[in-house]
Amino acid sequence: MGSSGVGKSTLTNYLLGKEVMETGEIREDDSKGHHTTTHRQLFVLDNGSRIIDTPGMRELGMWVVDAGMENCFADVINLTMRCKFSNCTHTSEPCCAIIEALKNGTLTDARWKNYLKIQKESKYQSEKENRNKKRNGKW
Ligand SMILES: Nc1nc2c(ncn2[C@@H]2O[C@H](COP(=O)(O)OP(=O)(O)OP(=O)(O)O)[C@@H](O)[C@H]2O)c(=O)[nH]1
Ligand SMILES: [Mg+2]
Ligand SMILES: [Zn+2]
Repeated sequence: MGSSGVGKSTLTNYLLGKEVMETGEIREDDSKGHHTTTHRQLFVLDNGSRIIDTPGMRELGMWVVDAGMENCFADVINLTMRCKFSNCTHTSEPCCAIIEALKNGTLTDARWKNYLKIQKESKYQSEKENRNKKRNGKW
């Protein structure tokens, strides 16, 4: 696994001793790949090792982060679901479960700030992925 253009398919071909996977040029401006590989493929080497070549993992990366958010911040996510308004911004609304939890100490300020920071990064990444997909004509 690795970002597009790092050479996963090149390495796969090398280990197999033949050109099985197509490899692609990288962009001049930022050295990133073009998502040459679009499917996963399993190979068995002569020595019995198994190797799976995968597409560049931008999308998988964010999937992992989103799943991780649900695991690591289950308490925070549960609180946000108890707010009166489903689009609560947790800043000034009445009956906001987050504001209440911050007040009574159930949720620490540090944990809340940490959640907001990672959520912001997650949003930024998925918006970037969506823009890339549109630009690459994958939508
Ligand atoms: N100089 C050099 N070029 C490499 C090396 N590994 C890969 N390349 C080149 O980098 C480019 C991208 O390699 P790929 O193997 O297609 O990259 P990938 O990780 O499979 O990319 P995706 O399939 O898009 O996820 C190709 O032009 C390769 O020839 C290396 O070790 N040295
Ligand atoms: Mg590849
Ligand atoms: Zn709220």
